[in-house]
Amino acid sequence: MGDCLGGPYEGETVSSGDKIIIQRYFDKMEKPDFASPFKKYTDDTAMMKSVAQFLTDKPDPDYNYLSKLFVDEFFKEPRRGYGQGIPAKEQFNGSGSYGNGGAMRIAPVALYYHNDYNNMLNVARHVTKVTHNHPLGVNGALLQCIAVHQALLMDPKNSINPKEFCNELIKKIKIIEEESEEEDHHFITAYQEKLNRIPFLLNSKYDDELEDEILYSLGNGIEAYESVPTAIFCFLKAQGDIPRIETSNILRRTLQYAITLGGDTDTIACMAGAITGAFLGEDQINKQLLSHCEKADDIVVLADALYKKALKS
Ligand code: R7I
Ligand code: MG
Ligand code: MG
Ligand code: MG
Repeated sequence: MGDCLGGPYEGETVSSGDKIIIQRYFDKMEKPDFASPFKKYTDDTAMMKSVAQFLTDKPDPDYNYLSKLFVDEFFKEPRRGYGQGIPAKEQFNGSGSYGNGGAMRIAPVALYYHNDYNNMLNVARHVTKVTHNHPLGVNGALLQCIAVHQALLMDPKNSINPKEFCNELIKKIKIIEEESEEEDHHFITAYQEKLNRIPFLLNSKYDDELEDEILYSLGNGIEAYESVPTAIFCFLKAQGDIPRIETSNILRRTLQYAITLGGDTDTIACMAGAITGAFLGEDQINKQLLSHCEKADDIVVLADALYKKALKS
């Protein structure tokens, strides 16, 4: 949903006038009989579908099979807004990509391996490295995976303590960042530092300056470290009311808020929505909004198949 609904705004700077337009855009789509062309999904969903398929089809993870699914999907529909797309290790003079392309598609791994944390991390790492080999690209995907996992295991009847949620994430990502030290010592605190800023931002009084502060200290870019912590922030922020976002539905609020931050809107909304969805569960999804997203029905079928396979194993 985040990908489809955020896609039209990707790469934009969002003004206060645009925010009103985005509020109306969501209001209209929630109306029962509102007809409009599907909001098309982009590479985020195309690749996430492949990850879900990879987990569903084979008894054990088969990364060659995953690569094949990515490649087939790409050649079927190359114009879904993909990044550069050359072999992972050769990108950027051999350092590998730190784009958010690993993080944007990782959610199914967290759902599938929710009972097996270490295996989840291991599979998430391999799934990411098929295309994103830079420690910041890998750790960003692992952070997104951990955030979805942590949200999934919480009871939505209890409200979230944002500080605790962040501290828990920091504890986990610290271990991962320290392990990547041998590979490159510059990157050992990148995500911890960003996460440390979140409780402070959540406690600040809301005004237009805060938004600049969010963009300055968390970012809204295509790089994993400029977008994964931002998605986590959106998830936490949307648990309570947000000025000028009028809705009682927390998932809608999350997506709408992520989109109004501008920049990599499809991807930040996609990742924030994945965390919120894992926390709240299926019945909190607004069916009206969902019905405007391209191939939503197919994706429900895919999700159900993944769920069945997870129960079996
Ligand atoms: O990460 P990736 O798949 O892109 C995902 C984004 C999402 O917003 C999607 O919605 C889609 O629009 O694209 O694609 P990559 O090409 O691996 O990385 C994205 C961009 O990050 C690159 O084009 C670079 O601008 C930047 N980047 C780097 N720049 C310099 N050095 C990533 N890694 C590096 C690097 O090592
Ligand atoms: Mg995209
Ligand atoms: Mg793009
Ligand atoms: Mg994007």
